[in-house]
Amino acid sequence: MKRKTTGSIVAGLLFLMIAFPVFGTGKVFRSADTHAEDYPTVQAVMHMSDLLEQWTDGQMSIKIYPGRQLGEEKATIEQTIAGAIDLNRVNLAPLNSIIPETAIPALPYIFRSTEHMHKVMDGEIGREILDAMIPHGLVGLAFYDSGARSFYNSKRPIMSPADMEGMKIRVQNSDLFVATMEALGANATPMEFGQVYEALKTGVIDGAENNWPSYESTRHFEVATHYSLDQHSMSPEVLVMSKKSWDKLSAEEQEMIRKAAVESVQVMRDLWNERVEKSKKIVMENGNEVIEEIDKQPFIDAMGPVYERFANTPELKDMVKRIQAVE
Ligand code: GTR
Repeated sequence: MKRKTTGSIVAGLLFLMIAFPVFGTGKVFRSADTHAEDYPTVQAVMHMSDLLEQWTDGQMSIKIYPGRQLGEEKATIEQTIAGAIDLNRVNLAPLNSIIPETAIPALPYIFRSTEHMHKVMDGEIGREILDAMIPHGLVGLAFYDSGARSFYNSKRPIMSPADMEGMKIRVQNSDLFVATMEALGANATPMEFGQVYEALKTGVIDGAENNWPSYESTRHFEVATHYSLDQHSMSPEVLVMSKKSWDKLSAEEQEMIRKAAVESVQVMRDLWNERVEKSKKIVMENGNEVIEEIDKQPFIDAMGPVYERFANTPELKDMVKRIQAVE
């Protein structure tokens, strides 16, 4: 009899905690990331959660679901817009078809260097791109580094676009990336990130493209051993919040989230630089063929039609010009 009473009290309390989370841990935001827990993007959002917890005495925090636990990037973006996921760290590429402004910083060779990219994304243009997300159901909070994306494949070293002729190259779910591959003479295969390893291994695709940490963390480097540093895109990562979740918060809470996101950026940049070095080391130790000296001009020259197609309004064309004009 006694046991039964204790049991029902516990059950009752549990019910209250689930039904009224305010009794338990305060506001806990669900956050998605395609990467594993030790990846810099995940670590940055963890840092953001620590800050929120400190500032609110535990009343606000973030529960991160790394490693695609909430689904592949495209699906999690849809769920974030729908309000089923509160926060989401994604690359700009899978947002290109929803928010045209996001295609501009993902355009091939738009940035001259990491410094140029930081200056643009930390400034007025970056702000405009984050704000452009709002009518599409997302509140852009911060950009994170993603280095430069380059080609890797299992067939042969790519030295020029001619070497890519007919190669099946996996791309993110982005028409911009499909068009980029086509302009280089390759066959673009859009595919979810989580399927690429198997597709490379079984020969469904010949190659893919990504930065050093993603090439290494996914173990793609074990099956696609020729890595050519053509650095065709510096498409940044972005942390977004569902507009639906955002609208439920007070102005003060929104301000704290923005501030924590901004503070996580520098932490992420330091972790990123460390991770790039670590990834390079792992790949080199594996004996991969890394082509560092590559003539980028023929790649750049092929990009005219891509710019024409994606910078296709006076505003977007102007954004391209403004980015190029940033010193
Ligand atoms: C990574 C990026 C991921 C994902 C992935 C991909 O560099 O961090 O968010 O977009 O590329 O190629 O799918």
